[in-house]
Amino acid sequence: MSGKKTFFITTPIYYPSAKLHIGHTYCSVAADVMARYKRQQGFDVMFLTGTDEHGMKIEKAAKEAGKTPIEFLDEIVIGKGGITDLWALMNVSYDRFIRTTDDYHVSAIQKIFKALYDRGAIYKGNYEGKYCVPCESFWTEAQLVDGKCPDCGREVRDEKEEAYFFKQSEYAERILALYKEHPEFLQPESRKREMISSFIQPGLEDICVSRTSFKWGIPVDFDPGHVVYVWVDALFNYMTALGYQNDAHNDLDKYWPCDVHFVGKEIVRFHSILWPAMLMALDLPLPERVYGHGWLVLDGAKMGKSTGNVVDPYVLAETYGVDALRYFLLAEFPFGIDGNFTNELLVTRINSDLANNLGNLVSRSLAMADKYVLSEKDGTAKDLFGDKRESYRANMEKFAFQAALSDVFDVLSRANKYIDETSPWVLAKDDSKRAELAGVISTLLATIRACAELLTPFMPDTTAKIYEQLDKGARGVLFPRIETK
Ligand code: ME8
Repeated sequence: MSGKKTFFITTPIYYPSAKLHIGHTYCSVAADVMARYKRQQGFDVMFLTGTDEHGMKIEKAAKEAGKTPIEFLDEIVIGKGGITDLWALMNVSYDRFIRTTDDYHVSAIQKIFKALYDRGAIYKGNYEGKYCVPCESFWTEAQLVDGKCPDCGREVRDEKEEAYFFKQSEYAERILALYKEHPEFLQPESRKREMISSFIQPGLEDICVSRTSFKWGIPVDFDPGHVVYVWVDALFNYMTALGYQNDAHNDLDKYWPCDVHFVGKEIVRFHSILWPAMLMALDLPLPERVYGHGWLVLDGAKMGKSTGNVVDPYVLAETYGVDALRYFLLAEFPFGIDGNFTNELLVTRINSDLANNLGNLVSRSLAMADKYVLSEKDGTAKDLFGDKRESYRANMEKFAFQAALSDVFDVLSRANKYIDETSPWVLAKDDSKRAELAGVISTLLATIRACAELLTPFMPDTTAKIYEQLDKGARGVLFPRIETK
């Protein structure tokens, strides 16, 4: 054992959809920021992401494309311009990538399903209910909105078939106790209230965990014809990827329980009810926290495959730059609630924060250092941070990325004002003010360096450039202003 503290963070495993949009990028970038932040703090980080590759939807989409499911999946997941390419482009520094079609995961899920069955947590019965095909979700009549799927608003249909059920109904008290005894388990607070009032108080139902109406899933090995419900298959990725019930990996003891699962708000219910219930059924330790973030919306509607109103992250990254996009996603919207995406907001953020504030400070400060032949070491730096460092750390620890960034940008604004207040060009005219001038330059460069450190998890490429400018004599504009008509 290294004795190093560990930090295990996950994104959801994504459905391979032909249309990756900026909404998917949101969660991965946020998790990446957290992973980089914790690595910077010296933690041994495991950042897990991947793809959720089973289910009727994939089977149908592959057929429509005239491909086998795995051909169809490989193209979207590891093909050119696919999911792994997008994460590389966006600098998403995951440590492990799981595909639920990976052999080790498939056999592990079969063992897990059998173990749940052997413990009496799963039983065989008949399923009759409302099923949303695109969402692969069962709903009770009461949960439907205007008779339609409450998630995507599309038609649901009656389904009846022999199926296995997980005794979710037995866990209501324990889940409520979990929320009470570990208030940090489910965040933000509003999500907890929603889970209690929409799902737990009305009565938790047993949940159908096998299907016989399609084949593209993990077969229940002791009952041919049944495949494991995608959510059972998907949720356990968080443990199989570390070696639970398989030998492909061997770091479960090191990283489990998970420090935080980042998930979008519509899948909080799976992560905060079904997931802990299944873990309880197997006497396994529960994750420490689930954080349900908001959606990026366009004119009020969730971006995505259901509605078609997608914003292409490749186009955005090419137009505005990867770091500008990463910064925008976390600076513009509070992580816990929905944010309305517009190009105008993106351009305004880039111009005001990145070009005018950060970019200007760096170029003005270095231009003066060059002109007056002074370096960071020539004077004594003043602290312009006040309590902003502590505030930044506290905000990062609670995933308040927007507030953490404000802390840093407040310091950058302060430094820009400091230039105007100290008027180094006036000091430079007076030889007796040389020490004072050296102090000003030192303050500016030290402030830039310290801010760069705090911004590194958010904009790693940009801060690498800042360090090159500070330490290696490189020069250049960090963020050109974007002209708007
Ligand atoms: O739900 N804004 O996969 P998925 C913000 N396979 N986040 C968004 C978004 C948007 N517009 N659109 C999607 C699944 N997301 C399952 C997960 S985990 C064991 C299984 C987020 O590809 C969404 O909220 O449909 C979710 O957290 C993630 O992208 C994956 O969505």
